[in-house]
Amino acid sequence: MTASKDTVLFISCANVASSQGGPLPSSYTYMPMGAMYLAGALRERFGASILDLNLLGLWKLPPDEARARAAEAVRAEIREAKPLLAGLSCLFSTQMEQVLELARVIKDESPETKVAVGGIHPTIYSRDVIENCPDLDFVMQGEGEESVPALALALRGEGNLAGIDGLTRRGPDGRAVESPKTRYIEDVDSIPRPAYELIDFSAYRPDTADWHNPKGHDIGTPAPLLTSRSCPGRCNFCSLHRAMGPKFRRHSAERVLDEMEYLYHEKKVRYFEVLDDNLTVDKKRILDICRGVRTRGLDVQMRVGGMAINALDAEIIEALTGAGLVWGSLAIESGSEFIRNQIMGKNLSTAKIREVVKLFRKYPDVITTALFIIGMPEDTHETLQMTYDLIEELELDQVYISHLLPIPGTRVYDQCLAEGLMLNPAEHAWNSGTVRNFYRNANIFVKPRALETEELALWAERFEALREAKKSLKFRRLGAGSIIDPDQKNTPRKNYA
Ligand code: B12
Ligand code: SF4
Repeated sequence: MTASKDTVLFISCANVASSQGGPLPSSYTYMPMGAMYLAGALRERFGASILDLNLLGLWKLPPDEARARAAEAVRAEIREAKPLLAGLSCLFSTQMEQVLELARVIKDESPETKVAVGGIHPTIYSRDVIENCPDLDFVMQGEGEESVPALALALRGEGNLAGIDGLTRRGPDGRAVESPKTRYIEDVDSIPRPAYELIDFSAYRPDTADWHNPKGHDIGTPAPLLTSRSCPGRCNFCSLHRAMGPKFRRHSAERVLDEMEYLYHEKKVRYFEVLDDNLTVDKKRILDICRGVRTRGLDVQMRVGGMAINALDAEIIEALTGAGLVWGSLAIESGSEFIRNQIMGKNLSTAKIREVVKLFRKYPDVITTALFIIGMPEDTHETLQMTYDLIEELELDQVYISHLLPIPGTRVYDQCLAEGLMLNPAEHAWNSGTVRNFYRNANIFVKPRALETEELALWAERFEALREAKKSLKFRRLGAGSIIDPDQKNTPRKNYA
């Protein structure tokens, strides 16, 4: 049987144990937005389907079994579809090992199928991937809504590989032939709506019994929502602009509201997970979105991960809560202005943090959480004490405290390697499972210049005790269900157009 000239299969890789560490914990399964956008961009000209390995519950299995299950699912799908192109989505660096294994499985099952990989990690290591992984034919750098259709057309004989922006392939000598990524879609409203129609919403329905649910809705299946791309910031520990481009690009309020309305009426969505890195950068736009949610009668609740504290004021917070914000995360990162601003590059004053946290306290229906990083190379006893004191002072519902894990493609990653601060540099090779378990907060990856790792470990214990002690009553009542859902009974689905 030959590969079908008209089908593209997207495979969303899952979080499983990497060779360097234990299994990642699973939050409930998010829908695979990357694959959904790409399938949406292809839907006019190709049959697209999505296999989301996250629905297999692999994180619960021993590593070997998880690998075997993933391979089996992919093999079965490839055998049936024999797609022209199989596109592997690598959202986290941890998934790179799985990408390599699955590419091998695909080629073994259907040598004619071309295999591409996309996502932030392969984008950063595009040349290494192509020169070292014979089962992968292409790396597509950055966002793929223009380049994936161009690649599929070229493979069908209707275009040329040479002109595709951001495509890395293998030359006859085995070396990478690369077109650098130069174009990011300026008018993001021109990007077709994600292929929600390929998703079985019931497969993503978590147990929401103990979710924060002030409106008392039947939460059903939460839907992800992406209203903008990239972020104007350049924090030294963040890599996202390497995949989503240097410029903050936003959907119009109209487009966002249309998508919400579609999901509200067609898919009965009542809870949105806003995935933006920085939802609130543009004040007029966010106020328009919030107003539109009310005027269009969308009675929803929202959890928002990325909000620029500097952009938040009383008016925006009131609008957001009026539009259904029930959970917001603030990226504070450090109690020391020196670390936060001069080192991390956040340009955020402690006074502004205090002001914004105080504003959120006026809305008892909102769970307000904050993110902190400890163990920056420049952290000292004094700066860590400042972080500790700020957490102690702020009336937040919950704080998340992570050890610094330098992510490839960031300034702090290069710095840690150059200064020899990585505790286990081998773990940070391009083909290893670099990003590990943040949530469990169990690993120290970097030795701060002025501290011994044992000293940092003692700080971690103090922070863990503080984190526990500072959970608000409101948060305590929720249990763990809003974060981890160990008994989730999802089954793999294939979603054909
Ligand atoms: C939502 C999100 C989450 C969600 C989970 C999402 C999910 N589906 O599972 C939650 C909140 C759980 C989460 C957790 C974490 N996250 Co997160 N998260 C994101 C975020 C904000 C959005 C991802 C997204 O959906 N983007 C929208 C889609 C449309 O973009 P995309 O997936 O990149 O797809 C596009 C391209 O990459 C490309 N593409 C993708 N796949 C393919 C495939 C092919 C074949 C092709 C050609 C192209 C292609 O085209 C797509 C369309 O344009 C990103 C930042 C970002 N902006 O990407 C961080 C990000 C992915 N997270 C990151 C990190 C570090 C984490 C944590 C480790 C953080 C922590 N402290 O706990 C945890 C790990 C969780 C775990 N269990 O492993 C890093 C990953 C870095 C890395 N190298 O691994 C990112 C990039 C943020 C950053 N600051 O650098 N995260
Ligand atoms: S503000 Fe957030 S998304 Fe923007 S660069 Fe900093 S960490 Fe990344």
